[in-house]
Amino acid sequence: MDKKGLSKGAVFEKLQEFKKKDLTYSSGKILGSMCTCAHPVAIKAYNDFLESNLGDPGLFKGTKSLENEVISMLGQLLGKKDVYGHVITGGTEANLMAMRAARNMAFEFFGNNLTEKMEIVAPKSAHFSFKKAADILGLNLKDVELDDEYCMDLDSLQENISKNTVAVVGVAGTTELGKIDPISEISDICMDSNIYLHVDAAFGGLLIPFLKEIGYKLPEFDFSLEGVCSMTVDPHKMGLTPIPTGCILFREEKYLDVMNIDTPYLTQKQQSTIVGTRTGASSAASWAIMKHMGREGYTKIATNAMEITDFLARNLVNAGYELVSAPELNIVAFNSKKILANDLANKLEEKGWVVSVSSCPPAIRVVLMPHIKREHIIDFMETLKNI
Ligand code: 0PR
Repeated sequence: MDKKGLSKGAVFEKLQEFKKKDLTYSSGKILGSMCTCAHPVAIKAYNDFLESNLGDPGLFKGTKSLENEVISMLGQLLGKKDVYGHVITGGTEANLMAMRAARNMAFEFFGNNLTEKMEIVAPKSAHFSFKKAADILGLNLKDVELDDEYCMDLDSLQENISKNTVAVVGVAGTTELGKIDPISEISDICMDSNIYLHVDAAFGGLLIPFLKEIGYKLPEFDFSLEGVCSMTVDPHKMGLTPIPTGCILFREEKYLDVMNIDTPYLTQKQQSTIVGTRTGASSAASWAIMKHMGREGYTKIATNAMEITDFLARNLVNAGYELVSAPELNIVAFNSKKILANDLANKLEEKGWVVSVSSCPPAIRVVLMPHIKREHIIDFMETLKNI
């Protein structure tokens, strides 16, 4: 750090130099991200609550009520109004909390009788945050095979479940391909075996309910299925809030209770979150945008995203590219018959387009977030055809 400070003007001028190197969502060039431009209403609410700290909720009772209302609105959308949970930093933290709850439930149940390492059973398509959770919590992660449609294979699930399983994970909107696992069947299997089921709907949670409302035939995936113990939903993906905003929802309060830590000198118990000091701005932003959009507003966002998805998929097929499979949500994965996915991604990047490459199977992956407009896709197709 320098001894003397810079003037305000000089500081902001320098910051702009850094910012110029960043890409922007509004340019339409970011094609492989699950984040997008935050809505102005959410941004204003976020800014208005910058000083609130939900790590000490007794000081910020208004913000705490906003957090509770956000969790309840999401629960209502996802099949159960009286759920328990928190507005946190994103899907990784939510998945970590869910796995911690599941592990602690198993500790409570088995006590000292546990001798072998406990396991999380998750599809190969699950987000890498479960690897982090397994590592942090001292659990093994067992991979479940996928079926021909890249969803969890139920026979493989049955084979992987054992007496050491503390949690099964299903995904509603996989990161790479936007696929929805057969959560209803998974829920039945978990109920039969008395195993904790977590649904990672970080991406699909604020998308699938709205698409279903307008007639898309998508499978059940939420708390309406009795076996679902917890869900991850990220407002900073399809919910249009600023980063960082994720949510963890639990069916029953006991799942939070098993994570309770004594926080003696605080005005109110901090309860079970992993982080201590945490922003209340994400709760305010989520509350504001959900109230502002309503189900109708989010349905429009979801419909537009699917229209652009269809537009890209049709253009790709007409231009001779191969789709990995029919898009279920707003993600298109495709391959060229002439050039490998990684090489194509590099060539696209040279021309300013940032796509990502999926691993299973290798393919160019485009996420049609709300910042991607029809004109961007027309330009993108033009570039593709000239490679
Ligand atoms: N669960 C699912 C299904 C996800 O897709 C993701 C992230 C997570 C959990 C973890 O969420 P957080 O990253 O909020 O902790 N999915 C994106 C991914 O890994 C995140 C992302 C977003 C990556 C924007 C890049 C990017 O530009 O691809």
